[in-house]
Amino acid sequence: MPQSWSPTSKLYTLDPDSISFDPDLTGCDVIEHAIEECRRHISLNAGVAKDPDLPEVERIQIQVEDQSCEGYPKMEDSEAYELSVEDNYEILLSADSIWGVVRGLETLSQLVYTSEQNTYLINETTIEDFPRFQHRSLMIDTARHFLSVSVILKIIDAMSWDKFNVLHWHVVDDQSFPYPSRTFPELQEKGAYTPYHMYTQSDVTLILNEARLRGIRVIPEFDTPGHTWSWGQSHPELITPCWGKGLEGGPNVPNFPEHGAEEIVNPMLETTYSFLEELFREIVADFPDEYIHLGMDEVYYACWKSNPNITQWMEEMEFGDYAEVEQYYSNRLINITEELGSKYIIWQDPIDNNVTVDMNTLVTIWKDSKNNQDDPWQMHMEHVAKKGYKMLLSAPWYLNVITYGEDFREYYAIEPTNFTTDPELQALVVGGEACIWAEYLDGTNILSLLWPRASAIAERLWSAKEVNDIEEAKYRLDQQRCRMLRRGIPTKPIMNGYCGDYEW
Ligand code: CP6
Repeated sequence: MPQSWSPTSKLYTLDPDSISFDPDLTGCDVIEHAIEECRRHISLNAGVAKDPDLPEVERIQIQVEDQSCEGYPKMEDSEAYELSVEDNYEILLSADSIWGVVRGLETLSQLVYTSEQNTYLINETTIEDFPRFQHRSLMIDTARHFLSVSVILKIIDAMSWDKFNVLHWHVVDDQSFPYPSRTFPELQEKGAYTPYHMYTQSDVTLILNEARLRGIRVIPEFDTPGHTWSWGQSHPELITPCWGKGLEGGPNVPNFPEHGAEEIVNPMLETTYSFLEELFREIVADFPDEYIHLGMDEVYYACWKSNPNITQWMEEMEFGDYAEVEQYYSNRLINITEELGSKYIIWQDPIDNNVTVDMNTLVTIWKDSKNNQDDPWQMHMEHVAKKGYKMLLSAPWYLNVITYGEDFREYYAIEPTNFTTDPELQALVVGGEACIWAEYLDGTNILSLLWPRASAIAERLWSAKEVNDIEEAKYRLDQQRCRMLRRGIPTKPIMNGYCGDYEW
């Protein structure tokens, strides 16, 4: 739902094949791609012709303030645009940046529909639009199950129709390491499930470029110090040996993570930090985004606790508890990341453990009462906000969780600033993230688990706070669901009925 939208009942017609797009910059691949997609998506309405009885729009005039096109989208970049369909000669689309043009052309493609005679229609309209939140992301997990490049590209495509602007790629985890490091190719060779479950360098380049063409940033996550079992398959020296019943590597450590494996980085060895510096040097160079995601979630102290060498090192370092070990590790990794010139995102856990991190850190809230009844996400937001950190909300937006019925209502009803009445604390919310953890899903079902529920979250993150009538949203959501089917994505129904023009 745009920030301001005033349609009238006056109708125009157009022909997507012959209408001309007049960009005031040529040779910009982002604009050229967006124009071709706009034309193609309008044609998918399956109209046959322009309406002979209506005035015809012949031209779309595009004006961009900042003409630079080489760039890669950044968090602060403007995505604002204005669209006016008020004249039978041309539609005007103006924007501050090329990313605003991309958003505006997407809106335009959604405004065209067809008459009963199957002719193309568009209402007289003016739209002024901009996102409420700067950071609107979707997290995918390619470690619990591998996702093929073609599925990832479908996800990126559908994200752009919902105006999401960040793909958070949780690429590796305990279960597998499909990422192709050039510095340490053995991480993938020994850490991937099989040679069929590996990405190549050209896969990564393709994903980055397809995302950029749609104004979508890609932020990779290399989660440490926990969740690194797969790293240890090629680099056992990185991982803390867990002592159970006095035996190194034994399985009987209390509160051991459910997969029962050694999975926490060894914080006491200098070789750990030189390895991380080399790996992150490569990642920072290969991913153009300003941010990388450092993970830092779910550090199980039990393994560190079980290991007498860690205990001895803690005495030498005069660390009184395991939070100080976590603090030491965080400081070292953050120093490495800063020296490499990158900004970073982390999960909330270090903040919960009273670890202090740099004030520029972006903290993602993932815990809520699904884990602990007395623990709503609002409490976590308030806790982190009071320490002054900028935040992303993800806890109530887990799309891997399924229930029978109209669950989009809950996703839609979340108001990310609804944890305080203090506007200064509310201003720390820079956006939100829909997450789809992949323990129980893969390419066979991920698209219908994502959509159309992700669209409800996307509207919450884009549209004005006051846009919260769920019955009106349900109508838009159903339309978006049918639109996505038409565009080739197998989205799940949200109510009884049919799409009409296209069934899967
Ligand atoms: N994997 C990783 C996960 C989770 C996290 N990190 C997770 C666990 C429980 C819930 C949600 C997410 N599956 N690496 C925590 C951020 Cl409820």
